[in-house]
Amino acid sequence: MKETNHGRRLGLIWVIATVIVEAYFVAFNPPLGPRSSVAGFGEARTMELFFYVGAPIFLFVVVFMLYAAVTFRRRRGESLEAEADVEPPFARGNGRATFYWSLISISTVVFLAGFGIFTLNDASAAPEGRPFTVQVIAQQWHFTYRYPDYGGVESLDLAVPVGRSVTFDITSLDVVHDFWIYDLDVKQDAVPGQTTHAYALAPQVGNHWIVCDELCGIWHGYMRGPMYVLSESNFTTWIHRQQQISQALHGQLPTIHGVYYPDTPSAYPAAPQSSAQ
Ligand SMILES: [Cu+2]
Repeated sequence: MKETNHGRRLGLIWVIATVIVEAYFVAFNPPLGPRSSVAGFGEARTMELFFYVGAPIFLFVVVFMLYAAVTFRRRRGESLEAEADVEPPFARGNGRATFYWSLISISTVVFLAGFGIFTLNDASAAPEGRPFTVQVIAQQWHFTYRYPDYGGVESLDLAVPVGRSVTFDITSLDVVHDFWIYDLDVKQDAVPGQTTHAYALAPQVGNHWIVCDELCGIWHGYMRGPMYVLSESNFTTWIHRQQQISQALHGQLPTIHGVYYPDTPSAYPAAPQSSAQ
């Protein structure tokens, strides 16, 4: 009787399972990722790559396990003693198997780690282009935005002009929050007494959700708001409107600082002259 080549059979089942599963996900259920910003494209691509590289590995484990359970099960009428006599093949001592196993594992891990490092670098770097700064001030339980380029005008909604390289200077008035715009791949902690930075370039006009992603108290779940990506002219209209609205507030607002100490205003560091009104 010809001996069954389990390796070949297992390999074949694995390849077929991989093709079916990957084809299904490519066609009907591609992995999600933030695709509304330049940095987001990199992250979405990384998630896709990790998924398509990870799926065959996962399937190999599952197929191997099921194959072994089905093929090498104890058949009806087979005694335990008979089974005990069967010497299973050992992977140990099989130099070729060990070599290829190690080679494939190491190169997969090194490749994915390298790819991830470069993508992460891209995602956290300031995009090129005319810079535009927005200060994000988090507090329980909403975000406030200030525009240093427009006299420190304050708004409860975030609007930015389309296609501009936006730098977010982020701080908090009370506890640690997390400024998160999923669509744009922006995510950075808001820490009291510190300024942290995040960058985004929204290539298209549209609206996005901003949420706080750090459990920051009882209304944390409601700490969300809209972000508007506007055309340059709409943005100008919007910011002038904000300036009109907050006219009455002006004089009450502190000048722009990297950090604010709401309980002890006297503790403000000296304001840099250039950013004063
Ligand atoms: Cu929060």
